Amino acid sequence: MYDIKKWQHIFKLDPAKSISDDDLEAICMSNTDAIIIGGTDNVTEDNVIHLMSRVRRYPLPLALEVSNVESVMPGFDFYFIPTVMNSNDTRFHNGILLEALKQYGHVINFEEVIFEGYLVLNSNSKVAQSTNANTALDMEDVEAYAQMANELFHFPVMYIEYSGEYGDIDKVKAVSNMLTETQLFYGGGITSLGQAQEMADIADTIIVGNIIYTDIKKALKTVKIKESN
Ligand code: 1GP
Repeated sequence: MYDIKKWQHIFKLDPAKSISDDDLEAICMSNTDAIIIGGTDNVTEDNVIHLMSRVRRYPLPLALEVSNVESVMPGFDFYFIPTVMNSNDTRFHNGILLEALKQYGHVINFEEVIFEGYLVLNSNSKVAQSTNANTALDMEDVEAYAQMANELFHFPVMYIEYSGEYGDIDKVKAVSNMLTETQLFYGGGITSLGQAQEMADIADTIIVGNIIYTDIKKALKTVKIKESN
């Protein structure tokens, strides 16, 4: 079985976006540790199954980050289930989970399920808007959320999500300093090896998304953090 604690770099593919076979091959053969399929808008059973079957040609771990109950399906190595810690809407804490467990609780293999405590920090991102996240958080707030994730909820993963924007390094450091058990994922706005390295020096695992679709060469360069660590 794969050990997610060892993952330093993940590419996140959005099932609602198109990617050529060549680019997909380059991503999957890049020496990244894993692929996550996930997105915010227009994630459907059809586009998830299509992308899953294309990525499955390559020998690397594949996870689905669940954004709605309708597009969940068997066939992934892991299921990352977000709970948005700073959402003002209880649906994004546990409401969707309640519905999912009522429907599928009896068939879920919980060994494949990784619960992620999300902290959404870019107010302009789709994920912040659709989850009604309170992104106006100061240093004390993010530290307290990190403590909550690590000491109280005992989340396996805390995910600092700046989707579309490069994050505030001091806040990422502050969270990292509080986490002793919980693995820190950082994602958002990484477009160069330098940024990838800066965040990889602080977070356990970095997630690279959008640049795959806008500049594949730059995206591929971010994997080089693995050579220097
Ligand atoms: C998005 O955290 C990931 O969920 C990656 O962010 O798309 O900005 O790289 P970007």
